[in-house]
Amino acid sequence: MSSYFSEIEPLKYDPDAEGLSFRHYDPERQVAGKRLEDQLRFAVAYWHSLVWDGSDPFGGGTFQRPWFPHDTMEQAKAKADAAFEMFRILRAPFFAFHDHDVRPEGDSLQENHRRLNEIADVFEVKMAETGTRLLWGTANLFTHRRFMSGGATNPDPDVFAWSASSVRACLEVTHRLGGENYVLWGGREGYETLLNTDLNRELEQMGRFLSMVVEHKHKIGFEGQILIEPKPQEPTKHQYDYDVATVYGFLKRFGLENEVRLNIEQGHAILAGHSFEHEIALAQTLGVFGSIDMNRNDYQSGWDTDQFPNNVPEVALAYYEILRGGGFGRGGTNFDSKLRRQSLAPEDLIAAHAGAMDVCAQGLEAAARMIADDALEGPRRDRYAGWETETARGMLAPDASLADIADRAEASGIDPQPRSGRQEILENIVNRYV
Ligand code: XUL
Ligand code: CO
Repeated sequence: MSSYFSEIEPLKYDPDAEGLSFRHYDPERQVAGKRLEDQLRFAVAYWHSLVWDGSDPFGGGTFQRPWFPHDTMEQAKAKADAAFEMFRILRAPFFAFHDHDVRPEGDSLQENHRRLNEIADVFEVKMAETGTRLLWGTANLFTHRRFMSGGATNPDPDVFAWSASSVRACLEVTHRLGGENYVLWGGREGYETLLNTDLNRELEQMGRFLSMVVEHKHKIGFEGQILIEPKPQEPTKHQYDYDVATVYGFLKRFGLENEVRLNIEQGHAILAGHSFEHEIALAQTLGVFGSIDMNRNDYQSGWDTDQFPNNVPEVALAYYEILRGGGFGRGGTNFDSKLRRQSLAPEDLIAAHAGAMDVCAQGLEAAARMIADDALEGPRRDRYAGWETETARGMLAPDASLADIADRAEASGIDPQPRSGRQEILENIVNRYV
């Protein structure tokens, strides 16, 4: 049994504690009709917390976890011990993983799946003991060199088939572990140069692949959501799942908009030139919101820095859109966040999550108060109040015509006067809550 975190006690909600504690996150507190734990649905991401070794393009790993290198099943099991110890300390209700995070790479598909299932056996026991649940599982179709030109969009049909086998195995393990969702992030589904790329063919391959994933989900009776995670670039120069709008168009094209939802990541939204709340609000509007990957990007760097969230006003606006749309359902808040490479100590891993959970709790509570007070919805309703009249609504009715409306406008003699959008006033209101 690993004792990597042995010095650290399970965290308690204690705003005045000397050491590690939750200062704001009280899992039991009722917010907007639910326990805070059930509103936020936190998940620890296996990959960043337990697999990443602190390397960057200029230097190797700085972290020396006792279960590194992760190339034997023994190490994989030691890692699972540390993982569940960490979940217990953090009181994390959920976790998330890729196949590649939890088992070493074998020398065949069969060996990979055998190892994955052996670790899933370990997880099954630990999940039953601790009550930790699986927010989502996913297949890593981007690290190994065979995926350098994509998984589903690869020019080599054998890689397409390899990807199908990996996704089937991961989807079935996710189902076995009672996962709430299954995620597909298009790791290398994109292109480096158009000079060697057949765009239409690759999109068709991706559409067929996703349709078959959905068919398989129904075939095995998996009731979780299938989620696509948009990202605009990195690793490939252009990723096909660029942002929420792009993915929605893709789902419509393949008739999957009622089958597949979205896992929206803060850092990816920023890379796409959007705010996190924009991406969430758009997904809610289009009926495809699923879950979130919570992190923060450096606004200057231009790549995906995956930092732990620490900005309450930003987080509050994201949760505002989530609560406004009715909350998470099967989704949750997955910390797709990693330490900086100088943060070596076990304590850093716990403190990073604890601080992030506090920030999210503050943000969600602020969002819930804004909703309860009608602080923004009241002004928003007023802004559109003109549309409540019968004449106004009639302009949008199926039997309205451009000519009728135009004739009426010309006959009325009305010269519409602009009204203030009151942006600064609304921003001042938000600042009272955060
Ligand atoms: C990559 C990313 C992934 C996905 C899962 O930027 O966010 O970790 O969340 O494959
Ligand atoms: Co992510």
